[in-house]
Amino acid sequence: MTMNKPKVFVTRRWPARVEQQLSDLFDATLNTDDYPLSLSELIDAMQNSDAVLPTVSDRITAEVLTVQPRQTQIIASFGVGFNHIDLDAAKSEGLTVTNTPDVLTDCTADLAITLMLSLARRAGEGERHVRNGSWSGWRPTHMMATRVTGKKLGLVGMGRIARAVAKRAHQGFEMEVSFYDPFLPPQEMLSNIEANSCKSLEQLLSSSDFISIHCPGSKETHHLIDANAISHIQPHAFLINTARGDVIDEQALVTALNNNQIAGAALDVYEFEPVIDDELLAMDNVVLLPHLGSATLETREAMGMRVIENLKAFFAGEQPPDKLI
Ligand code: 8YV
Repeated sequence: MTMNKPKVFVTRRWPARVEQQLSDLFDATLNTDDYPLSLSELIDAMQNSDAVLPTVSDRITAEVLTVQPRQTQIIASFGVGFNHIDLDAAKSEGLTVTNTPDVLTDCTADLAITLMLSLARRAGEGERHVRNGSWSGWRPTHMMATRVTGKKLGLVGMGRIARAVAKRAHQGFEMEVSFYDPFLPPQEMLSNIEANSCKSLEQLLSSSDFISIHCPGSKETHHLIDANAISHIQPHAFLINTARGDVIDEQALVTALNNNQIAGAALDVYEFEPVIDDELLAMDNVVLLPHLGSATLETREAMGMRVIENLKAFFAGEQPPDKLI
């Protein structure tokens, strides 16, 4: 029987319940040691499996996708972002590529709010203060921070995750929400959200107290937030990124923080992930998380199950629900 099951190659450890289902449904190769695969291992997977199931930490480049001979017909990625896959190369190879939208929207939005609150209220700094034994007791002027409620939040991009952040910020913290997105979502998706559309990125940046990035990572958004963009941000404003690291020119951000051009930054993603700039590591007005946007058991299981749905449809000769190409 096993011989007839499609061969699927999983590049990293997935939640146990999903790995179990993958093994039940397919002839699955799992990475039980959870180590990052080398280029030659990825190429080998393309040559010997019907499906490759990568994550953001795998570079699915043209070199990997164009290998000959190739057995793989579908790249079923675990994650909503797909900037780690060369979609042009995949398309010209006639490959199908899928992702896992929707199921991670709420948890990623929750994490953006976590970062905003941690940054504004100096939560990371305060925790370090307690843990290293520096806290001498309550006093009226100790670690005064910045109020969040009622402030202006600017969203770069207005896709699913940004809209979920907008709801939380407006309904939970009475924030005045604005956004900039050159590809406006259909009006019905905005109808239940209180948010103003800005005509330009500069307008958004110069009028917000908190700026949260929610555009996809792509050639078009690479270094969207560069030194010039940062120069429009107000000195008291904070920058939050749960999207993709290279949307921000990290060196320009470090310079701006060093020069007090902005008040602080909270990052879940990095330009050269997992390498983090040494200067950022030393700054107290910076909150740093290790790409945790979707990292809840519920969401990671749902992402895995979504990959399984895409694979089941593909191998049944149907259109996978999350087909990108
Ligand atoms: C994932 C993410 O953890 O889905 C995305 O795009 O950034 C995260 O939710 C990661 O991408 C898994 O591949």
